[in-house]
Amino acid sequence: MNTTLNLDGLVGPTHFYGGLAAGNLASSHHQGECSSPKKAALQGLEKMWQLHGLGLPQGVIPPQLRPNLKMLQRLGFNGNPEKMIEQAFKQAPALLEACYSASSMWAANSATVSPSSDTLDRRLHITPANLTSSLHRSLEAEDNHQFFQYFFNQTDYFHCHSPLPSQASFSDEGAANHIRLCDPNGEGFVHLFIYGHKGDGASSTHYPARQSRLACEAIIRRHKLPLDHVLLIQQNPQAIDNGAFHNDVVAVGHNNYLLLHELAFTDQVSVLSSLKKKTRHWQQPLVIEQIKQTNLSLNEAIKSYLFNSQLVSPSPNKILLIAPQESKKSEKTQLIIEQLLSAETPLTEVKYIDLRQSMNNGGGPACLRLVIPITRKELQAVHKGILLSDSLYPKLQQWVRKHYRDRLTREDLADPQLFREIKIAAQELNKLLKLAYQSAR
Ligand code: SUG
Repeated sequence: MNTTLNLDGLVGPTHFYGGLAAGNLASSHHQGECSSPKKAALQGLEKMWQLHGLGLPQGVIPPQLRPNLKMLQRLGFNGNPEKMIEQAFKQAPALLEACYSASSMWAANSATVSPSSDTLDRRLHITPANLTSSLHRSLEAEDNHQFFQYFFNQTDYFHCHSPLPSQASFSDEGAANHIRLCDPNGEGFVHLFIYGHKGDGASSTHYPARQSRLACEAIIRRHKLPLDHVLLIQQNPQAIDNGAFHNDVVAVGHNNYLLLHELAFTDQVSVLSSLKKKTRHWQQPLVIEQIKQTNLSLNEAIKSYLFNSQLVSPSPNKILLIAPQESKKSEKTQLIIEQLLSAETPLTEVKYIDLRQSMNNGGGPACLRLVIPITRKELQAVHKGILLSDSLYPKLQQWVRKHYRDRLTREDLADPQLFREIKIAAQELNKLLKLAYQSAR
């Protein structure tokens, strides 16, 4: 494996606080507040720029066009777009909010990826997530599928699957519930697939469990992953009920480093013992940093979002933790970061980043990006227009400053001018990113 490409979702011009995500405490807490789409997009771009500055390949997934008019139509609204928006705002504002959501920014939920080095047919496999757990997120699947087909269009190298069936038994929220660990020396790899429910309709949690075991099993089959390199793990229901709506809120892994909360998984002791067995031949041993509940409660972990940090390797065998500013505010989290950095492990540095706008909807550094381990040759075969460069970054900043509003409330969604602004912005962005495909809507 030669490198890791991170694709970040560019925050769209309709970023707002709808309180749309059950079990996501930040989303419920900030419901109805005034957002700043402009700040949100600039904060997200700044993160991408920092990664680009570290010499890491970085790409931009464009925001999806909103509102999703096709869905408004399916829901019985008719006439021209302005008319549909007006009707929906009056008759069913919650539906309009779902159709206006900018939630595609959280690219970790867009798909699950298996690199070519790990699959039996030696192709990189990608399954766009169906995101069936909520209406606003389910709208992303079709466009994501189209985007990934376009981005990975060379079938010699890539196999882009369709999303799994849109049905609760197969509910899939993408890479937020998947961790790939590997020996940086190439001596092995293991995929952790983490599910919240079995897909049989039974539920052991108060808040929704979003990822199904059946979905994980189907992805493992489709991606042709050798079974002895896979672990299927159940999320701890206690974690879900404390607000860990995705596993990446309580665990993160990169290369031979796994950082997780003590209460992340069901039966964690035996999971970690199986993991150790699977990785014991690695030249660079797996490092497991397990944070105890007594040192950082689930509640505090979810507030400070430590486990939603991004782990990257700007140089071989070194790992940098990209943590949200919120992690700085918690004394306990600070202490843990200091301890992690002083231990003899590949983790050597921390960088804090301001993602407040996205964080208020429950999206930290790791939520905003999709990790794609990729070879140099494969990287040559993707659509390069979306890859960040010294010249593209200022253009994107300028584009955001020109088209995005400083403030947005849920009431503003009724404004027909918003819809017109977005359409013009999207056309310009397609040119900047050299995207030649027609959106599904
Ligand atoms: O699905 N929030 C998203 C946050 C996703 C974070 N992603 C990862 N953990 N990988 C969600 O809960 C809130 C939208 C609103 O309330 O307006 C929302 O959808």
